[in-house]
Formats: sequence, structure tokens, C-alpha cells
Amino acid sequence: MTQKVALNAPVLRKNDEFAAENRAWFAARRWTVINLMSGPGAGKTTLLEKTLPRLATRRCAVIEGDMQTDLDASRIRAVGIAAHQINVNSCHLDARMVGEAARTLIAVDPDLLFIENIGNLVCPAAYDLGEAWRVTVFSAAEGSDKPRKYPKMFLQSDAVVINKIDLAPYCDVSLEELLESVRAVSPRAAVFPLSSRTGEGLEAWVEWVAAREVR
Ligand SMILES: Nc1nc2c(ncn2[C@@H]2O[C@H](COP(=O)(O)OP(=O)(O)OP(=O)(O)O)[C@@H](O)[C@H]2O)c(=O)[nH]1
Ligand SMILES: [Mg+2]
Repeated sequence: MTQKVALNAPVLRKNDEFAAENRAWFAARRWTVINLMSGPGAGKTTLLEKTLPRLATRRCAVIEGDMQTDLDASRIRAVGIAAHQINVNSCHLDARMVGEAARTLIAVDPDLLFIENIGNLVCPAAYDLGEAWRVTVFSAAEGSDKPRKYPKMFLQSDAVVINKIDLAPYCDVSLEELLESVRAVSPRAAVFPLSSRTGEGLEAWVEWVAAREVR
């Protein structure tokens, strides 16, 4: 007889406890937290670089997650926004790391806190960080079949950004097919096709972000 044992269940249970603590801690301070997830290089940091300067009515800060380097935190600071870099030898951030990082931003007291998760289209989806909003950033260059092949992150997201639409014609990607694929796995999400490079489509996304509150 074969019995399946979920080895990661206790790890996820512990993470859920930290996430619940984070959620209460964020809510008490009225910090609205957005968790940005994507595969490596889909354009999370570029999207933040373009979005943050357009959020004049919000006080923003960013927690950056990467395996190595503080390159992304430096990019965020270069646009005048406070950033805390987490370096961790893991394919995802967890709630305990985020709780510790958030405490370094108490003096900033952001009313909008972004978490840029580690570039990975699979693992971050399993870890609640205590965020209020989840966003999947996907690049048009990754191919229109990928949302169906890696559905979990899309399924859980409140919004899906389809970045790099400027590259679609060069990658033989049909935006129509890609939108269909996203809607099939993510029917309740707000979908924003845009190019962080050219600025096309950015405004609708910025409006959505600017309207986010704690929930
Ligand atoms: N053509 C084009 N390139 C883009 C766009 N957005 C980002 N890029 C480029 O894509 C590359 C990766 O962008 P990043 O913003 O570093 O991606 P990321 O998701 O933060 O990457 P990781 O943090 O390493 O997972 C960079 O060379 C960007 O200049 C876009 O809309 N169009
Ligand atoms: Mg990045």
C-alpha cells in the first residue's frame, strides 16, 4: 500500500501563523501590502521603477527579495523610495522574513508597501506573506501557454500584469491568445497588458494600485 505524506504541511502551517501575525500588524498600522510575484526577469523591478514615481498620493516602501545582491533595492532607492533587501538562499520569501523586514521600515511608515518576491513562477504562490493583495507579473515574451502550465500563481492573484507587450511581435506571441490563457486560469483578476519600457497601458495599472486599501 502506498501512502502519500505531505512533508511541507508543517512548514506551511507555521508560515500561515506568521502570515496571520503580519496581516494583523499591517492592518493595525494601515499599511496596504501588495505582493508582486513572477518568474525571473518578467519585469517586477522595472514595473516598480515606473510605478512608484506616479504614486504621488501614497507613501511607498519596498521589500526586495533576491537570492543574491542588493541590486533591486538600489534601483528602488534610485527613484527616491525606501527599500529593504532580503537575501535568502530560497526560491520564495516566507512570512517570517517579511515580518522582520517590515520592522526595519517602521520609521518610513508606508501606507503602501510592495513586496517584490523572488523570481519564480511556482514556489512563491504557496507562501502567504500576510499581504492584502497579490499580483502576478508575467512577460509577454514567456509565451501564451505559460499561464495554463503554471496556473497556481495566476489563480490566486487579484491582478495580473502582462508586461513587455512591446516584445510580443518579436516573440511570435499573440496577445489575444495570451489574454485568453490568463482569463482561463485567473477569471477574477484585473488584467493589465502593458509595457514598462514604453509606458503603454501603465496608467490603468497605476490607477488600480493607487486605489488599493487594507482589507
Ligand atoms: N522590452 C521590454 N523590456 C522590459 C520591460 N520591462 C522590463 N524589461 C527588461 O527586462 C529585464 C528584466 O527586468 P527586471 O525588472 O529586472 O525583472 P525582475 O522581474 O525584477 O527580475 P528578477 O528580480 O531578477 O526576478 C530588464 O532588462 C528590463 O529592462 C518591458 O516592458 N519591455
Ligand atoms: Mg527584480
